[in-house]
Amino acid sequence: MRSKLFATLALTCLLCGFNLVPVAADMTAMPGAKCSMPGMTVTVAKLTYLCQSKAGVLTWSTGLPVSKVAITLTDGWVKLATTGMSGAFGIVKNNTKNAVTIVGVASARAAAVQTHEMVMKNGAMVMQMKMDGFTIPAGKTLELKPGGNHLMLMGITKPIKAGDYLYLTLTTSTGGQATVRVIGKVFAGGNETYDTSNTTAMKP
Ligand SMILES: [Cu+2]
Repeated sequence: MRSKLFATLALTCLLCGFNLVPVAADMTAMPGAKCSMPGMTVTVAKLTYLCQSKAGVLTWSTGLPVSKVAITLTDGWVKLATTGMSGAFGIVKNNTKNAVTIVGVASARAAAVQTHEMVMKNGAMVMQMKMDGFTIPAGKTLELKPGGNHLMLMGITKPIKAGDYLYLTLTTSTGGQATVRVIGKVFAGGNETYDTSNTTAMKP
């Protein structure tokens, strides 16, 4: 009887763990504490914490006080995917009078969203996380496109279908936040190889 109960609890916990443990563990975002996925962004009590890789160790940043920032995304879209990773693209505009740097992105549809760039490695173009984020001068735009800078959704929580709207919350280095929308779109390209050597081990 007892072992049966234990088995039931264990099964329940396994199911919980599969969905919740990584997030639950990461919800204890404390400056300097270890985190599991670079690019993960958590906002607690109006402070945003970023999971950053420093010297190969993943730790939570200090809390950035949340404010609103005038950043917009036009023609935003995301590549269809059922699991794993997907790329999001569009034209990001900095509508403020100062340069902004997008250092974190969050979405309910992915465990983490990373800022990615394309680099040449061993004679081939591969994508990797851009650790210092995307800097956009005052009033300027940044084009996110397949084969170039893009946002990478890691650990998709639900299949992305054509016409689905996904919301991405962009966080700047000073805590400014803007939520933008992308739409699921069929796209055959954008299957870049992901080089994780500048981050630590992670699972998409
Ligand atoms: Cu990527």
